[in-house]
Amino acid sequence: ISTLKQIMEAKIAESRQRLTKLKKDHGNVPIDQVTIDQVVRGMRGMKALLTETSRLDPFKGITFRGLSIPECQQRLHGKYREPMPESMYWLLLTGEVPTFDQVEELRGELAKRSQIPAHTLDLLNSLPKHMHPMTQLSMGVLSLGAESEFMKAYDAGVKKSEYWISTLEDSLSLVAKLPGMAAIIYNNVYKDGKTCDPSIKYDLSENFGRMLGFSDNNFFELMRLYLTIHCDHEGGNVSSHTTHLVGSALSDVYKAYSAGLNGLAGPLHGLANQECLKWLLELWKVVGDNAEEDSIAVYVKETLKNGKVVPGYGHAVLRVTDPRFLVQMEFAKKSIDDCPLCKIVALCYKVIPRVLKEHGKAQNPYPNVDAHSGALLYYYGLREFEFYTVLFGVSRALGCTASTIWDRALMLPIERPASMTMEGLEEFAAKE
Ligand code: FCX
Repeated sequence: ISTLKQIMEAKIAESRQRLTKLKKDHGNVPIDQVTIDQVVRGMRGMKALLTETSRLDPFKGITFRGLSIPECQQRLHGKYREPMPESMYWLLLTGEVPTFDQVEELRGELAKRSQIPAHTLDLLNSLPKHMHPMTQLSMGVLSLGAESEFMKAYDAGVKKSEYWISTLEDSLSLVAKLPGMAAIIYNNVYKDGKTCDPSIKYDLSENFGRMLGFSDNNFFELMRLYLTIHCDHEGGNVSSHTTHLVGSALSDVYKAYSAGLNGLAGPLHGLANQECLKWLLELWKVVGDNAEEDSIAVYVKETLKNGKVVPGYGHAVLRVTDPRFLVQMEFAKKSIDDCPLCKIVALCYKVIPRVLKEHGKAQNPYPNVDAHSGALLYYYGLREFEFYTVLFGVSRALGCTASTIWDRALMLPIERPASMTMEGLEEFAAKE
């Protein structure tokens, strides 16, 4: 990884200068005004974090280091149809689109680091099948911390300005081991417990697909797309923010990301993809293969009447259809001939925004990433929907670890915002 490190070193030096200048010359420039509403509504829209890897615009969606999803599709695919997670990781780490050789270097490095330590294997193999796969993944990630290079460097008294180097080491090892760990969990819980080894011949996505027991090239392409589009969504979402917060206490990246995974496991965040497929399958049972818009509308209204959210719809930041939803819909159109569930997803897209608008509560009535991913996985035969958030977790590690490395590179301090009591807020209200 010498080239990667060299490029990062130069970028980090430049970014440190920019940040020093910002702090020194413009540190007291206001960028936001905090309202009582924001404090009691989950800090919605409050600008309070520095995250370099991606940016989320409510109306345009996500850009990764300035590149939109269609641009990533054009520039990060290597010899494949869909963008490679390895190329995406390089982009997130350096801010540059990698060359073919650079992607190969990173691919080889990840393959070299993919072996899972014996104690983590023993741990995963000892867990009960009824334990949710996300709990298993989070425990597995935490256990990898026994080998943390960052903790060794910290204990040896390495300078703060060099923390990012051992954090990069840990991050590469974590990203390399995650697909194998996820596959072990999958095979233990749903299959015969046997997982093949990854091969240096394949890229991360094909190795992952093969370890899960698949051999279809289109499924590997879906993995490439899935693992790149779920990798990052600016810094304020629960998994990224949690990883950042825990990492800011200088916990190693394994502890920080294990915590992030626990947030991803919540039904309002990453678990929504599992919830969404469950909901879609129930809908399919009721409306059948030749569903009509009206029968879908009736079903959606019933969900809302029961006080439930429609999974896969709405977003805390986005105010348009999630481009990650659109790109999956496009994948279904170009790669899949006949998928009844994808047709229902497309029909839902026509009906649900209208129903949610009439319902009048959701700020954003349009679909998010989770509204489509389950249908594609289901089509290819990955039907154990409790496992879906694990795929999300394998992907989100790219963004969360890249951001943690940059937090250390920019020597950001421990995060410590202030909280208010209701009395304190009332005092502010009384001054109005
Ligand atoms: N169905 C029904 N009601 C919805 C809704 C939906 N899909 N989305 C929002 N609402 C409701 C909220 O529950 C809230 O009701 P309340 O006032 O009674 O509490 C009201 O509309 C206002 O919420 P809003 O400001 O639009 O949304 P939030 O920022 O609070 O929450 C999420 C955003 C994503 C949590 C919300 O839209 C939701 O629950 N969606 C369904 C679950 C989902 O798809 N999550 C995945 C999100 C994502 F992509 C990810 O982060 O992984």
